[in-house]
Amino acid sequence: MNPDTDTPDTGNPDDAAAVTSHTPSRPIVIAANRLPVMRTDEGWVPSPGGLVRALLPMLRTTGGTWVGWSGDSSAAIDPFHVDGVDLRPVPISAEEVELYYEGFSNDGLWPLYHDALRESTYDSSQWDAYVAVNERFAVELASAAPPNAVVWIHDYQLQLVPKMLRELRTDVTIGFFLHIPFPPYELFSRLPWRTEIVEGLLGCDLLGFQRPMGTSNFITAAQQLLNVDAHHDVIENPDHRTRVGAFPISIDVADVEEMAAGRATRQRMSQIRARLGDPEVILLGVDRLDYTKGIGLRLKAFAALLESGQLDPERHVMVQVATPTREAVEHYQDERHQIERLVGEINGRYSRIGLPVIHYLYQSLPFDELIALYRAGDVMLVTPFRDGMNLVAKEYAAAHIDGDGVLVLSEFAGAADELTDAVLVNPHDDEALQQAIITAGEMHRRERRERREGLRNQIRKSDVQGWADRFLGVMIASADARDAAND
Ligand code: GDG
Repeated sequence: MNPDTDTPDTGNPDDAAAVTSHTPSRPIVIAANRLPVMRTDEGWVPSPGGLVRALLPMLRTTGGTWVGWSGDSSAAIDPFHVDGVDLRPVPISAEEVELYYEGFSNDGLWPLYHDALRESTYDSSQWDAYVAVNERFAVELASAAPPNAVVWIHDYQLQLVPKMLRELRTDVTIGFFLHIPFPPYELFSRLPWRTEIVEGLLGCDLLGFQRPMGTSNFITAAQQLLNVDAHHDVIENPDHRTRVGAFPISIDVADVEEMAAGRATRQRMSQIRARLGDPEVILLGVDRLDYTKGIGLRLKAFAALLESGQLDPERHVMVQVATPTREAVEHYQDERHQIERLVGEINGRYSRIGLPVIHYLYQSLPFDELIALYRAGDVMLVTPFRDGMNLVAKEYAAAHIDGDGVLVLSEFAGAADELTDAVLVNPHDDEALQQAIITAGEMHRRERRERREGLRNQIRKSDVQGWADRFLGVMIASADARDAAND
């Protein structure tokens, strides 16, 4: 997601105004780690990306507010407006970025919430900074929210804010959406501050996860730690109820389709194929360079298939875009070294002069270039060990408007619940992963087309605007019901 400090750009900011959205009947306040804008030579402009495009027009029509960090620790920034939206910067010092963001959030929570793929750091000075920053967000929200507003808080950096805000303001309705998985209790219970986190989240009226599994994991944690009563999707707290549920996020489908259909994209796609030496099959990976994404696994599977002769370097070429992310965190530095060593080894062994077998880009590319790559990719490899949703899989499904592309998708990505026409695979099983690549590459043309059409139909059923409308719709209904009960 884009409000996170390190997520790459995902679209065209000029399109932000083009979305017409459902107009909520109450003032809306959003809180996310990052404000939805970035500073350019022309001043502040909306950040690219589906989430911002879905939420900003809605805020504009309701005179809404967004509370978040500006991304700049060096100077205090006063509240400002962009396109009629009230933006309230929360100051975060350079030391807090290290402790609260890189430390507790990305070196503590991130690995734990992704199946403990790496060892988490649990450090009380990082926790103290997390509490302090969460408190600052709650205070800012309490002062920014108009009476009876709906406040929607995003993601793992801000899990304490719901309870803190409820203590400051009883009139507002509070929602929270977790963009990453909520782990099974056996893992979650390792966290020294597990009870505080669950209490924090229970400050919500509505608590949303990507998958039903996140919902049930959270309910189990709340029962184990706080002995709460839970009936289906409702948890009883002493003074309020928390509704819990799955709200799978999506992308701006129309925008991706339109970009994919453009002449410039078609031309760029042909150019990319030619530059790669017109191979028979282009295998494609697009990820932040994160150890959760399974980039190394897929490189190893590719190498094993070249080694066994099931893939041929003259006919099969791989493109891996690995976007720089969280470069200050050690696990990310290690992951980068491992991946770059693998790419070097595989290229050393199988490339020919002028024709590397893996084209590796450690860069953030413009979104239109990604769309051209999606169109050019014959086998799209999305193989995370664990992923909240994975928007790359959804973007590929929407962008591959013709051609014979096949999506190979990890069962451990939230997107696997919906994109059932992908070749689903357990990426922990290296033989199954190799087989999935062969199955996708050799699939009969008719089946490829049927699956591609199936994916497009699935992705068209829900876009990011529908996701936001649905979440806010439930919150507004619960606010209306509460008002009616108080009348
Ligand atoms: C978190 C959860 C959940 C990637 N490289 C470039 C680029 N990207 C864009 C993609 C896509 C986005 O970044 C990545 O989204 P993901 O969903 O794959 O992953 P996370 O960043 O881990 O996001 C995830 C998401 O939140 C939303 O709830 O799905 O599970 O981990 O949009 O296109 N964009 C550009 N250049 C790149 O090089 N422009």
